[in-house]
Amino acid sequence: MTSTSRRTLLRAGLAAGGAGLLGACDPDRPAPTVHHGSGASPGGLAIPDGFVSPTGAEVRAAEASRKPGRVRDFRLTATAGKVDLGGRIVDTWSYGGRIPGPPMRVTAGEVVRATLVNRLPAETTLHWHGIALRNDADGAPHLTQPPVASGAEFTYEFTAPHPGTYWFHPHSGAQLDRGLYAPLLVDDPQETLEYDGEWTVVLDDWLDGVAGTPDAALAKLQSGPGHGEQGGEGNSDVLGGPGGDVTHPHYLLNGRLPTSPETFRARPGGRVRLRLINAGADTAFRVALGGHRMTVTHTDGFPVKPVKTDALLLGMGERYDVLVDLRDGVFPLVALAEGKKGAAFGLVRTGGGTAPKPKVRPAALNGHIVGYHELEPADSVRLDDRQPDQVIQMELTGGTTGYSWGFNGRPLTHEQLTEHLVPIRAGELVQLDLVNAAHMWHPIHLHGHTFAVGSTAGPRKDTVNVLVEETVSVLFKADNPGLWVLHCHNVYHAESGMTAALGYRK
Ligand SMILES: [Cu+2]
Repeated sequence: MTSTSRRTLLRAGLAAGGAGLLGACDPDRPAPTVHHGSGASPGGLAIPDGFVSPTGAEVRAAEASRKPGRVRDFRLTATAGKVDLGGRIVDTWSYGGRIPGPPMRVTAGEVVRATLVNRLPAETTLHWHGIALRNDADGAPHLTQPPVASGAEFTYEFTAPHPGTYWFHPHSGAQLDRGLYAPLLVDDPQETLEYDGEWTVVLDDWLDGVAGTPDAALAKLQSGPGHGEQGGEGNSDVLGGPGGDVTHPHYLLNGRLPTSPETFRARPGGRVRLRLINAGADTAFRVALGGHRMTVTHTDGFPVKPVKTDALLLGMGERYDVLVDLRDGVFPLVALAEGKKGAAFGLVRTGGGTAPKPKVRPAALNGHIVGYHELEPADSVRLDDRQPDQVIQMELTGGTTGYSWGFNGRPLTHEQLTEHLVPIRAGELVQLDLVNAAHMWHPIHLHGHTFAVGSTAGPRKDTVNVLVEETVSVLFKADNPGLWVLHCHNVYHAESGMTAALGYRK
């Protein structure tokens, strides 16, 4: 059997009927289990009448319009085991025993064909954060696919249409707060930026195997009195309130502790591109490179008109690309955990000298932090200026009685999303008004689309920080049919109800 026909079976989620056929190519593994729903497709998911199905003709047509190019094959094994964080070995879950997992790199227009092998003691999925992909490859359990059972595998196949810095992670439970994350870099065949080298910098907050597990942390929050009396460490002026809800004993840069930092090397005078990714679960990072200013070139993968800044704020899920002209010496790359205690740390070395200590806090951290309002999209990715066809208000609510969060006062699990789809229509310009009624900031992420922040002239992003008592409007063109999750990228908020889904009407 070809992999294509096996994939079709996996997509269809034929639990019983597929088992024999799957067995023929993979004798050790059971078929994926269908956990939910009795509807026709996909895999028994119950898609309400009147909405586009994740495997529907509209989704296939949108994918065909991306003109799928060369297929690039990847295989990723999610596994439980020991990982070295740089002098400290932890029991955790990772992709292939590495943190971050093995990066994937393709060119825009190519097709990612990635087989996820689930050797975890739990069901899982893969979500491709920021990619405008075909809906049935989006990895939202119970919405776009059944979860991938322990011992099973699932092949994701999608065209990556836009160049940029993306990443992937599970969309199941609090798994993101383990070691399950890695970069997905999409090269631009017409890259116009010029630089001598590039470094990918992945930031993370860490507790797994050091202070219990993310599941235990989530259970503790949910059995507690509510937000504000949890594990939060302090307030952030930048965020307008508490930094987070959970105490993470460590912060990692490219999977390493500050005491054993990643060291990036280059020649003095060279220009490097940094691709910064916040893979944390509950931590915003304030990032600066000692002795340098940075020139912002991309927000969440999409180009902006270059702007200089001293520091950047990255909420969970956000990415920035910056250019830096390197001086001679050895410099600290510090990612301060906003409103918390500690920082992720790395070194940039272009010459001799003693390396700065992990506790160093470069002055640039207290310099200018570029705001969304200062960023303009490159002309090539600017939305057409017109009135929205539909304005949808999404109030960010919760955190007052018990540890429960939601949109418009309604906490939802992934299993409940299909019952509460927010309808939109293909071709519309949709405005989402994200109204933060909570005493806590939230990084809100929309799947499958890259919106403009503030107005059609705003920078293109897929994740936006909505600070305390702030309202942020985002606008996007509804050009990718299917069912798409909208959620807080604080994994503890998302798993405590702050999850919703938009559905394209037929
Ligand atoms: Cu949140």
